[in-house]
Amino acid sequence: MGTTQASLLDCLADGPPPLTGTEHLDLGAGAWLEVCRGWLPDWDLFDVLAGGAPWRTEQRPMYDRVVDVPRLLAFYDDLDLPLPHPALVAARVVLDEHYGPVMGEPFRTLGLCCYRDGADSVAWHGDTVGRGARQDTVVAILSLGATRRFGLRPVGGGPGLRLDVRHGDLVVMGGSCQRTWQHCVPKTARPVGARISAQFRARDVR
Ligand SMILES: O=C(O)CCC(=O)C(=O)O
Repeated sequence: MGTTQASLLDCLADGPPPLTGTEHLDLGAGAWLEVCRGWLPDWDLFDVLAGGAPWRTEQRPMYDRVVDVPRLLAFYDDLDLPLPHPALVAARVVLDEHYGPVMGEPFRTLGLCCYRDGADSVAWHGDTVGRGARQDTVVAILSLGATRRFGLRPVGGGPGLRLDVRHGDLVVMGGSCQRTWQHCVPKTARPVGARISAQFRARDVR
């Protein structure tokens, strides 16, 4: 057996289980949501990412000023290149197996966000940079660390959803969700520790 195959099998031995027991919710208009609670509760993965991912800050214009985006970001634009932790390789294999047939393509990129405390957040948005603006896609988000609220609301208005996402939970948005729904992680006044999210996306979806 070659080294690559052996190391992939090693990863899978300790990796996440197959995605059984996932809750599926039809959001209407071709959008859907799946949640797999406690899928990959790996504190070593959290620690390695917290201490070693190539975190950067981003700025954006706000009125007449430029402000820091309130979270840290890192991005891997090719999942075939070395990832910072073997659990991510194993997660990608399981996600591809489960969602590849629905997507018609594999996951290709990994985005990481670090919400250092309750003051960090991401505002309502859809992942509509690139093909997500025009085509159905699947975005799979693994949560690590502190529990945070994950909000979803339909673009045209109407009742939304709020989930508390905990360490190890997987939230998957699919179909038209990036165009017809928006999601966010709001700030919280509760004293919370850091949360890291790992987002798996298809090529040219941001
Ligand atoms: O951290 C999350 O769960 C959401 C991240 C997100 O929506 C994004 O980076 O576009």
